[in-house]
Amino acid sequence: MLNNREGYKSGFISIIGRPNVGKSTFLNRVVGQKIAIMSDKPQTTRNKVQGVVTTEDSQMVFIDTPGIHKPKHKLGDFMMKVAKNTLKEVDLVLFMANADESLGKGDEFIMDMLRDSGTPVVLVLNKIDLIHPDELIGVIDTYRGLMDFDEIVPISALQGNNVERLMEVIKEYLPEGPQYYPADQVTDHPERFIISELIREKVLHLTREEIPHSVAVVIERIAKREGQDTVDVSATIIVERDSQKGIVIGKRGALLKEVGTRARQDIEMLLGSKVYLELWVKVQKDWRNRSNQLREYGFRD
Ligand code: GDP
Ligand code: MG
Ligand code: K
Repeated sequence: MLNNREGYKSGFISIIGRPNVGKSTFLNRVVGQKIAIMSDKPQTTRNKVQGVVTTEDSQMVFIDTPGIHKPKHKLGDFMMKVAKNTLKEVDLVLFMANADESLGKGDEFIMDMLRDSGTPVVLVLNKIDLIHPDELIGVIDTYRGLMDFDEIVPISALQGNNVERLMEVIKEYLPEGPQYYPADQVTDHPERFIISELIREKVLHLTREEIPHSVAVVIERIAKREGQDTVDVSATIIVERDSQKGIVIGKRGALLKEVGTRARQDIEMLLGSKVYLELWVKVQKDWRNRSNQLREYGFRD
């Protein structure tokens, strides 16, 4: 049974930082199980759920943020847009850096994006086992001068120092919310989250202010056709009122059709395959608070 207690906290956290700062090491430690996708191919990694940490009173869903590196190939601009959207949508960003190294160009680039996002940012200074505690003060001061971080937490992901403290800090920044995933689920379909975000973006864009941001998109199915370069995607757009359903569908289905066309183009770019996209609209009052329906809506597989 998925948890939906009062006071239960849950949310999405994006970990960003240059290659080799220890993002995977940290995730592997807290998720407590090796995550399937470990290799670092910055330009090809898609937005995905990297790991889920479930405790008695909270659930942290760690999301990968591609496109944070300077764009190189044709998907670059698109990935950048995805990265920016992701940074706005998540509840918290962990910006990870090496405590024993000075900043690189990549860090400035990342911080520019973070400033624009409006999302709380925790600076995680990793690898403190490699430096003397006295040095750490200087490193913290340097970063303080660069950006107004909401918290600065030094850790050693490798040895585990202060990692528990970091987890407490993360929890403080999560809103109250349901347990999205069953406790034993550590990873999700890699593309699921980003596809739902792409569809949601189109709905919000085409309906302007008429549809609140609470609109949700649940991916019911992603299936590759046997022997073909075609992927079938089926998704449900969940709104809270009948009037909103009418708006999303539009006159003779025109708006929903436009949402579908635009989203399909983006999903094809993301997956690099031909996509058949099927969209449904469902009214569910107060959907966020109904754990059994969350499950029905595909928050678990
Ligand atoms: P990612 O590219 O950000 O995912 O970084 P990885 O997790 O792959 O780590 C890169 C390297 O740094 C690996 O060799 C890790 O063992 C090492 N590393 C990660 N965290 C720490 C730490 O806290 N202390 C030390 N000394 N090494 C670490
Ligand atoms: Mg990694
Ligand atoms: K946010």
